[in-house]
Amino acid sequence: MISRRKFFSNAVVTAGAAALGATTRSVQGAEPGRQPLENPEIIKGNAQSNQQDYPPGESGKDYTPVITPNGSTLPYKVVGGVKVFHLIAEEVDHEFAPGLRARCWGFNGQVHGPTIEAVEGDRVRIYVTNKLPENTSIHWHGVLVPSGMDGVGGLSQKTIEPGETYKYEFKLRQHGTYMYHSHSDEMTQIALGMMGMFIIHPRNPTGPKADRDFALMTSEWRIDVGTMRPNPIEMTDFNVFTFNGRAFPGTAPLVAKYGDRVRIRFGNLSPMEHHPIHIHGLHWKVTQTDGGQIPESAQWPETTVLVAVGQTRTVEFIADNPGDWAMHCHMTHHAMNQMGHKAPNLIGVRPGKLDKRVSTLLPGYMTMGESGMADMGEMGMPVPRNSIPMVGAQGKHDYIDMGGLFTIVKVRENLTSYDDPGWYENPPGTLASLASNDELQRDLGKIPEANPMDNNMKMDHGNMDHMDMKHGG
Ligand SMILES: [Cu+2]
Repeated sequence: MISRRKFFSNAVVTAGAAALGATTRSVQGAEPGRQPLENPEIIKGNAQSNQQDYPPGESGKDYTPVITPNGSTLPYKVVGGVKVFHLIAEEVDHEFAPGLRARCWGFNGQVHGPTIEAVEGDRVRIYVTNKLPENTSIHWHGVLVPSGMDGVGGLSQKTIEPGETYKYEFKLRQHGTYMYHSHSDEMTQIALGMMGMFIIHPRNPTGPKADRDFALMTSEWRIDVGTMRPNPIEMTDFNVFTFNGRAFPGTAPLVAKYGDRVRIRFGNLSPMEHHPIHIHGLHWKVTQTDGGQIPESAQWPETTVLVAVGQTRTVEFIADNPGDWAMHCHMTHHAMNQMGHKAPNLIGVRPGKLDKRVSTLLPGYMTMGESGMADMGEMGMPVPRNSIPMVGAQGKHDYIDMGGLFTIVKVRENLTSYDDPGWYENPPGTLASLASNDELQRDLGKIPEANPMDNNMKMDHGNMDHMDMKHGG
């Protein structure tokens, strides 16, 4: 007699065996997500079996490693065919840019956490040690895992108490650009920086190989001037915007050789805001989302890719235009630093004798912003302790009036290394320059009337005693 229960358990074994075959096919060939959902038994089998269809993927042989500018890749060791990683959730004293630090929460001494990198078909075991003062758990965002490995505190698992170490283990049955982040007290833990990228390389790549493969994670923070902790309660008014935890001028450039195929994997785990990331001088194609690879026929060209909260977008381009190219979020308030927020709008205001009068009450007072906001960073205004000026840094030609989600893609011919090559040398005739009177006369037939609006007003500041600050600070 075969009981009903026995009958079903036998059926499960048969389905499981068939499913293992299906896993192998999916890993070797077609895109995940383009086929009907696999039998759930695959996932169960995945959780219970130590069987390894492939040897652990090796850097240099099975993939070209991803570069995480201003960050790092999480090391692993192989134990019995399984890649073993260890994440330590802890408080981190983090520098956003020179002059601005805060006590954040991150992993392994970093904000954000190190990039996890593996290969489709790898079995990974990830230990998570909680050194925070509250419970946590880690979600593998976009990675197809058994339900109990999904990391949602309370729903998928018991949360990890301070001092405990939990073990996550699953087989990677997809490839693409994914993320990981805290999924307990999300509002606090994500606002304080608990996240990182999770890159899974294809086992059998079909497309062209990238020469440069970068991972950039965006986030945003509220750090009130002079304070040492990001405020996780903030809902709308963020004032520090970061690529890999750094605000320009703290962001490292992305360097490529002329002709390189460059891949950039953007991930956005900002608490609230989407970031349209724009590149100058180059066109890219969007090749992956957080759901995996986009078929080539469906990839479209762009110069601005919207990376919404919770999304990843991977872009690829050929670095076929030498130069220093700005790459930044196109929301202007996301490409600046702290000081501009809540300042009164003074554009067009003539302060007249106001500065002198107020300075008798407030020594050093100066009205700012009446001819635009660029002055604030450019004049090297003294700023309160632990804060960074509203805008950027000294560039090659002048002051760069940008901060926050801003970085530079440097494309060069004849590079011998991928170290920062310095500023771009513009070939003769390729640099915008002051027009000569001869040129104006020749081409426009006149020399344009050029009295800038409110020019005199700007000069008022020049008489103030405290205007001995240096350009660029
Ligand atoms: Cu933005």
